[in-house]
Amino acid sequence: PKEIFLKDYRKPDYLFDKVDLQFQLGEEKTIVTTKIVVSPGVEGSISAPLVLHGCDLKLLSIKVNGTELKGEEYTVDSRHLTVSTPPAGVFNLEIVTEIYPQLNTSLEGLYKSTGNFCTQCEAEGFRKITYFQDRPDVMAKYTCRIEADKTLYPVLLSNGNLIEQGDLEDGKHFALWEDPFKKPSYLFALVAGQLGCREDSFVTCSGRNVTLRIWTPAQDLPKTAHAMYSLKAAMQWDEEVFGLEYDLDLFNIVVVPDFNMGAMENKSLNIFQSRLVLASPETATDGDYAAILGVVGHEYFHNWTGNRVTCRDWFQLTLKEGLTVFRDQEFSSDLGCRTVKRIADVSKLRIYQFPQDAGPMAHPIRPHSYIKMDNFYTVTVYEKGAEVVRMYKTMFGASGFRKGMDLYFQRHDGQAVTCEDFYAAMCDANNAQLPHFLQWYSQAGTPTVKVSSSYDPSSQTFSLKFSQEVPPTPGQPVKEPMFIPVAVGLVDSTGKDMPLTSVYSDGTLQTLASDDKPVFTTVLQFKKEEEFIFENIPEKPVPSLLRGYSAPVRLDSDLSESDLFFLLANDSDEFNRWEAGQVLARKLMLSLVADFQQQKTLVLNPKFVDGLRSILRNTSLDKEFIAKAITLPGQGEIMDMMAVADPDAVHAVRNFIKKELALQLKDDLLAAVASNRSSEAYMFNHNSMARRALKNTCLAYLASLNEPDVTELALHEYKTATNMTEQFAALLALSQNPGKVRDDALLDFYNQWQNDYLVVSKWFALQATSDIPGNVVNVQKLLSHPAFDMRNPNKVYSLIGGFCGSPVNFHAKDGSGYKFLGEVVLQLDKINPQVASRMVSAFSRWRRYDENRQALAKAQLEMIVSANGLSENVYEIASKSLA
Ligand code: B3K
Ligand code: ZN
Repeated sequence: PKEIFLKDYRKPDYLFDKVDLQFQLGEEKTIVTTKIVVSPGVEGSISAPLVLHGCDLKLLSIKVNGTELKGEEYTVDSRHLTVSTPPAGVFNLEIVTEIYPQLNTSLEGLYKSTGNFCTQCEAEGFRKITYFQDRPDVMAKYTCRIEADKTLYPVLLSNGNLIEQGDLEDGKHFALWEDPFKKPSYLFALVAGQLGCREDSFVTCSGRNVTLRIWTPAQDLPKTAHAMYSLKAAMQWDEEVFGLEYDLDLFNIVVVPDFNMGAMENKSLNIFQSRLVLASPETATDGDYAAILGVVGHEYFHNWTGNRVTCRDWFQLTLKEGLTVFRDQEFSSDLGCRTVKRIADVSKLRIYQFPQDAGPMAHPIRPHSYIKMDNFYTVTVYEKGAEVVRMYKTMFGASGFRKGMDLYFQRHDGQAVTCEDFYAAMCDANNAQLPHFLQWYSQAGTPTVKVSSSYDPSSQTFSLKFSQEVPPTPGQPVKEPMFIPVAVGLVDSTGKDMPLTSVYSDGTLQTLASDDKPVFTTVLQFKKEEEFIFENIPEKPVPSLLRGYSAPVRLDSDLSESDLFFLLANDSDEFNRWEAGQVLARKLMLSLVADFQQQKTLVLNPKFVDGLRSILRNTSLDKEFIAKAITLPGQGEIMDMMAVADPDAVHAVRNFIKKELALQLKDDLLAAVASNRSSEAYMFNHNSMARRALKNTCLAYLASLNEPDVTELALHEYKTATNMTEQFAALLALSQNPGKVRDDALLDFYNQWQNDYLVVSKWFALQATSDIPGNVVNVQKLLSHPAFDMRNPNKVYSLIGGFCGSPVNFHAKDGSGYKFLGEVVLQLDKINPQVASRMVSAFSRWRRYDENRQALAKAQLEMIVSANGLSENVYEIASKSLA
């Protein structure tokens, strides 16, 4: 397989000014006719061959300026079609290909999902439809004519505006779509099938009326209300916060059950997997509702950050994804609760991105090379990328950030650009220079920031000394220091923020506050090693560091346990209040893990119990915040901090703490469950969701005790639940303990929901992620359950992905979990390489475990890389994991 490098980027030899596509959709074959107006590229030499990408295509004909090319005038191999000597100047190219969407299980290019045609072209799927310069810096205006049987495919959709439609012979009909905006091929989309739609409208800030349609099989239309609400909220928000208005008269969302990713931002024709659109209170949880809001927002926001301004090449992916994730995070924060959203986003980063950044697949948010681009749609490019965008806002403030965004659009609308272009717009708009900041784009690895503090009562100064270390990652043994913004507040002994007047560093004194405008949080920016001295500090403060998680780093501070308990109880920065609890919990868990490994009796620190009790009793706190604050860090997070990850010890310790807390806080937990029941109809708003979150968290603690009274309580909650959030949480609580109650509840749930495939996916996921001993056998059995289907990514992610997320069973000592995954990956790879490669990633951290586990996992990886006919997708992940 060929590795592609960022440093080898060259502009395209030819430009495509206009693309007219025609699809004749059929049951056995689909004929695609592509007419392209080609002109010489800016740097292309006149006589350069025209090299087009293509994959799994049957070429029927190729014409240049109306004349069919002869055999010697072009060559075709399995990846390219090359026209050896194209005419000078502008010319017309016409290519006819034959494709077989009904056989396409890769879900890339044109394929069928439950009888309907749909497309997925990002990153390099357009080349499975026709021969093309399939790269994002080739932008063209498109038309798309679709012809199909009218009964089987009454709805025909593509990008832009519908300009003509009508009937044809033989029961067929056609639709002609025209997209007035230039776009790269990855944003092309086509949908044809039997679909109903929910229609609504939105009037933009300039008064244009936009028709909004959400398409789905008719029976699911009632479940599209929340997605429509989310879309309108997103359109409104983007106008208010960024001054960005929608640019066409029509916006379509189509729901398909079979989809590799969450959703796709095709111009004016977003395509979503069902889970991220369909919701009703009875069938979707608060988490699902929140995900729909976020992803509908995300895809809509791409219209500007991704579509109007796109990426020059795929290495720049974070330019659109990091920025758009940042935008959807902000959107969800503004509509819900900012602190809770921030906690969720930082947790996601820690649980998924930190391990990636410390493993064999570690890459900068802008990778230097790839074999398969699809493997780089990662938590690093997306979530760490969003943190990098967030740092601009932290440094420049909300209005400075907005100025940077405005300049970015002013300069680059209609262009395919790079991360440097975004950086330059941000810096230029703020008259700033931050050369070291670009390291965030090129260096992988999570920096560790060390902080030590000291107070000098005689001079009334408080000093913070910072240093940093960026760990080596594959291909980057030595790192340059990074530019890190650290938001800091100083908390006095009564728990109040001290006013910060001035800070001295590097020989200069910086005034922070004027008399009428006190400052309580300031952003210190440092590279390498630096000392900051705050003046006029009347007593020894407790520093609140990295407020709001101002940079994606690991913080290693000299705060004492009592400082952390103090911050947990007092910090005005609610994120850091939660964080103080997490730091305490991580320390506690690590020390108990050591005790467990030395076979000592486990004892829970009573101060920790007290700290959580007072959070639980504090009625002035947000309920969802309380739920998050009493939730222990995940097993993965703790394993990540150990020299040799020990899943059994971490699991045992986490369960011990959970049960011990449940026992000691039982009355408070029972009271919280009782007082947070509600008979109100389901509402998607922060207060109702927070109430349910707290109730469900407390119920899970209680049920871990496995005592008759709490089991009865959980059963009662399960039976009386009127929404999926509470029903599923009760089921989850009950299923912690193996036995008849668990089995009966799982069966009852399946019987109730067997006809709702999204709920059945949850049922798969719940069992797959279970910690109950020997679960691999159960998961193996579920593979042949009639409701399971290896071709449906959502089900694969639920059952197989879910299983790999369960530390004890996936990492079972006997290797049964590894063996299971190894076999499944090979099977899946034949069906869908993108999905298989996401699954094989579960092996990538095999070196973190003991020697016995290492050997077992390595054997599976070796078996996989040596398999015949392995996809490049799986090969890249598996071979890099072994390297
Ligand atoms: N841009 C798409 C992802 C496409 C994945 C290609 N393998 C979804 C998104 O980030 O909005
Ligand atoms: Zn995106």
